[in-house]
Amino acid sequence: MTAERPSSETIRAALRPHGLFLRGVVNFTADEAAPALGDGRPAACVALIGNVGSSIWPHFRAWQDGAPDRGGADPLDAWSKSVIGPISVALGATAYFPSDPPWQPFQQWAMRTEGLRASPLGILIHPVYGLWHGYRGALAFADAIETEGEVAGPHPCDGCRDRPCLNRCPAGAVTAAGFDVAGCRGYLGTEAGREACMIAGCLARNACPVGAVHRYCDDQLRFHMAALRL
Ligand code: B12
Ligand code: SF4
Ligand code: SF4
Repeated sequence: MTAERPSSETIRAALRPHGLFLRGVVNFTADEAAPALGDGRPAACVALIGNVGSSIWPHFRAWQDGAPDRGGADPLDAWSKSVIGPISVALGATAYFPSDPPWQPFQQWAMRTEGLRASPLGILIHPVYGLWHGYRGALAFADAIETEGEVAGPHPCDGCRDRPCLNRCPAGAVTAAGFDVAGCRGYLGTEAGREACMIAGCLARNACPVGAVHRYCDDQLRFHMAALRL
């Protein structure tokens, strides 16, 4: 365990070999809700960890090493824990994961530290990576960490005149009114859904031109679609 508070560069260096990125740091004020540290005290900050494009995918598949059952029912979550857990111990932090209840407000943290905003799909859109990024964990520390400001800038959806994401979903599950989870999942169970979204990925998400070069590789797209359909 490091006795000294880690710098953002120390965190970045620990994440880099795994295709993970430090997405930003949220420093909490004394009067706001913060996740607990291992000893029960409120954290001073969380360092948000995520993937951009398919950055983690070769590492995840190499970890499975031809054993598709490795990691059980939620293998990507298991991989995230296998990587971020030891890093949290080495850096003297408490790890949190997006899929562990009670759900921590990962998207609120991302909006705060990266200046991101929600797309019509519900997920946050990044000016560079578009809809092709996600969060794999967070490290809660006892002391604040100084970081340079992360991205921000104009919200990509504001300048998107045609909004193609809103008219591509064959189930009508993505509209200006929000994302219809049941409608989406119902369609994914049909033959048409199996032949369309389950293979090519969410058609609404695919329609977004922002960061299209960072679109997930086919294997990753199908993995996430299979998880969404469950
Ligand atoms: C529950 C959940 C779902 C549910 C949504 C139920 C619902 N209608 O809210 C289901 C299973 C349907 C789902 C689907 C998907 N999800 Co989801 N989901 C979550 C989870 C575990 C909890 C969300 C939550 O309630 N948080 C608790 C509150 C307190 O946190 P919050 O930050 O304040 O909450 C924000 C969200 O609730 C958000 N929100 C509100 N309505 C909706 C609707 C949807 C579909 C989403 C994604 C978010 C969202 O608005 C809040 C902002 O203040 C988060 C992880 C997490 N811990 O946040 C991932 C998370 C939000 N999901 C994520 C993703 C990527 C998806 C999928 C695209 C996955 C896929 N298979 O491809 C799909 C979306 C499909 C689509 N067409 O858009 C990412 C989003 C990353 C990003 N770029 O923003 C997250 C952060 C997980 C991660 N590891 O990165 N998801
Ligand atoms: S298609 Fe346009 S409105 Fe839809 S998510 Fe992309 S930028 Fe936003
Ligand atoms: S996965 Fe398919 S059915 Fe679900 S929202 Fe995307 S386009 Fe619509």
